[in-house]
Amino acid sequence: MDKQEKEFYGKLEAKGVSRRDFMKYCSALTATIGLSASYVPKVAEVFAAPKQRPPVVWLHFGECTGCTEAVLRTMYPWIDELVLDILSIEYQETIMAAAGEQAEQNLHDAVKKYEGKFICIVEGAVATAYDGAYGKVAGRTFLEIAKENCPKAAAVICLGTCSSFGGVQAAKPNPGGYKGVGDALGIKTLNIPGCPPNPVNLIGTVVNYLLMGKLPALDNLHRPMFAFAKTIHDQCPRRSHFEQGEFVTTFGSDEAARGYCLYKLGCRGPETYNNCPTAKFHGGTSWPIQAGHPCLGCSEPDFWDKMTPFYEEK
Ligand code: FSX
Ligand code: SF4
Ligand code: F3S
Repeated sequence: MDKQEKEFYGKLEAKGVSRRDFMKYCSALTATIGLSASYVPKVAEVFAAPKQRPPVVWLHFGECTGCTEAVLRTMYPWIDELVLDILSIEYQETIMAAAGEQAEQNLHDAVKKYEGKFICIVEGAVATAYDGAYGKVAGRTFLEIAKENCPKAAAVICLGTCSSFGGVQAAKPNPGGYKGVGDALGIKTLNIPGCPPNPVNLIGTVVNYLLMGKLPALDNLHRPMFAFAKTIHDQCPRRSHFEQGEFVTTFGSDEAARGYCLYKLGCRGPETYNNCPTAKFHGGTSWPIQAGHPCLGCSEPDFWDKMTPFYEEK
């Protein structure tokens, strides 16, 4: 173990995180991104001895900031710091100290300095109608800011359903003409949908990039295959109840207590692609269906229009 790694493990220990806990986390992350267990030490090294810290410009458009919150309040109290350690966050409106003109200057400087090299993480959808009257930062429309900065990045990662596909802002009647970033700008983005998205899918994407030197394989909606190749329904632990016709029809009922299938309460698991059943949330504690709540289809395009009315069987 070199000096850098020793320091890293020392820092973790000071937070009460043993090396074993950390390796457990790395094993789960390795499995999530679809790599074999032989990669676990390499994944650990990405955190413990980072060789490069890619510059990141993190933009916010129309959204609720739940995506940032999901990443920062993630799983283990220490993992947010790990993420901040492997990335060099140059601009992030929620966590940066700068404000006003200084913040604008930071954005401009970072994009100029790292043009063609930075990763642009985007949360939120872009208003394209009414000349941007539906969303501005520092007097400039979301569309202007997106157009100016996103195409200069080495890669644009859309974090959340809003930046990926428009999300709640794009729900009918959508007077602001909100669109996902790829659609609004006509560029190819990497999409990590979910409202909120699972932070492990962002961390997995970044670790894949640092380890392999490239972004993970994507599906036709530009989502990482490692997370979005299967439906919730195909991975659901309640699936045998579905097959046997054992359904919950009322919350709080005996059937609910028995963990029966939530299809009749409007579960959209059969039409939703995501890895919630295996990745889970909050350090693998739980996920909607485990907690007794039907999947709302939060990571699918147009879910506010297509998956509603919620809680009703289709
Ligand atoms: Fe959207 Fe994210 Fe849902 Fe909220 O930033 S995906 S509304 S959790 O916050 O964009
Ligand atoms: Fe499928 Fe939802 Fe039933 Fe799970 S709870 S088996 S995802 S319908
Ligand atoms: Fe969303 Fe369904 Fe997962 S509502 S969080 S995709 S279980």
